[in-house]
Amino acid sequence: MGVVIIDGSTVRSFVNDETHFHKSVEEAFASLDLNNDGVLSRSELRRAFESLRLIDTHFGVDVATPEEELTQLHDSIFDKFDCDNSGGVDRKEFMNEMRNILEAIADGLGSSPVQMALEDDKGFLKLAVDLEASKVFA
Ligand SMILES: [Ca+2]
Ligand SMILES: [Ca+2]
Repeated sequence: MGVVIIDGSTVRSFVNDETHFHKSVEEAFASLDLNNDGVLSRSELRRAFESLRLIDTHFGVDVATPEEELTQLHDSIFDKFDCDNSGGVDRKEFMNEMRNILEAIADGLGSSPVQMALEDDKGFLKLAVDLEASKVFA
């Protein structure tokens, strides 16, 4: 766990650093693709978000939220990644959406630095989604 200060240019330089960015996305994808079939299924993506406790901490969902609403929320996240509606998120889709999210975040942050706490093992995805949340609720 470490704390970093980032702003829009930090995020942009990360996305524009092709080698580093591709490597980070590949690593994140590989760790999420539990059955190693090359695509992220609905449940694999959902498990990823749940394991990171992103829903409850960042989307304002409390423990009493009905299962139906949680499923809808997870479905909308999944649909955003699954561009061709194939029912699975492949590496290319995952990389494209992560890039979209990060670029939107970079625009949203502009030059206002924010402080981020990062968990070492899941740093990349957490960074991306934390940043998105910070933009949505800014
Ligand atoms: Ca899979
Ligand atoms: Ca797809």
